[in-house]
Amino acid sequence: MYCGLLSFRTNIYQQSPMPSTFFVSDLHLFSSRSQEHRYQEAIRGVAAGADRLVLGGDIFDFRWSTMASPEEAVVRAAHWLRELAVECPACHFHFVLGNHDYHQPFLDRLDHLQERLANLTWYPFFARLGTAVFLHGDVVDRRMTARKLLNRRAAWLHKQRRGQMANRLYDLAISGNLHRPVVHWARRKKTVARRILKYLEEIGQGPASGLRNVYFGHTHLAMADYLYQGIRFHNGGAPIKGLRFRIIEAET
Ligand SMILES: [Mn+2]
Repeated sequence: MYCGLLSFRTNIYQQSPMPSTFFVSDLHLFSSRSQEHRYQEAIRGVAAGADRLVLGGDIFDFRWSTMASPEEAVVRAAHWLRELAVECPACHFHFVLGNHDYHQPFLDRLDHLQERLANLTWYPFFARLGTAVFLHGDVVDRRMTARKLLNRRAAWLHKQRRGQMANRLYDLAISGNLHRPVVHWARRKKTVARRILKYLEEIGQGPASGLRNVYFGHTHLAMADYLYQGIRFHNGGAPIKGLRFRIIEAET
């Protein structure tokens, strides 16, 4: 498709000692709220020119899927990933799961895909690349330990998707901007950073491990270079009406 056409791999990239790494999350494909189609070309263009693209979770949304059946959503998700990986063979895709794509039938597919695609690796909770950690970010929902996160995620594995009425109500909330944050954002940023860092320290990925940057999604609230305890936190937002969204170039 457009990968080859939009490729911006240049000599600068090839001579650079550091691999170019990009991060994107929270596309929420299959949900009626997703405006992923507006960024499809941009995402593929980036993948075509990058050494690595980290997909940071909630790329697919099995919980709010509008597909005819749950099976169809899983088939389409696998197709979306396979197409991207096949069309951009020079890019390695690191797929970190979010709560909305933590869905057992999809996890089974992911194993299958990873076996067949040399440039795809998936992770249930986080990916560590050099001095950067990439994680979905659902660890910020409350004070969370690794065990609590595992338990919360387990509840998502076999969740049924939401019905049409729930979907319509959610859409109404979005058109009225009710989904936008009401809390004081400066305070929220600090809480988010503190919770993520606490979790990362618990799993041995904190500052002592050489951590410098954290890339995450989930909150749908874009933030760049937010400094907390010497670590920089970045969030690309989400392609949903009324929210900011961007593909982030990551430092590893
Ligand atoms: Mn999420």
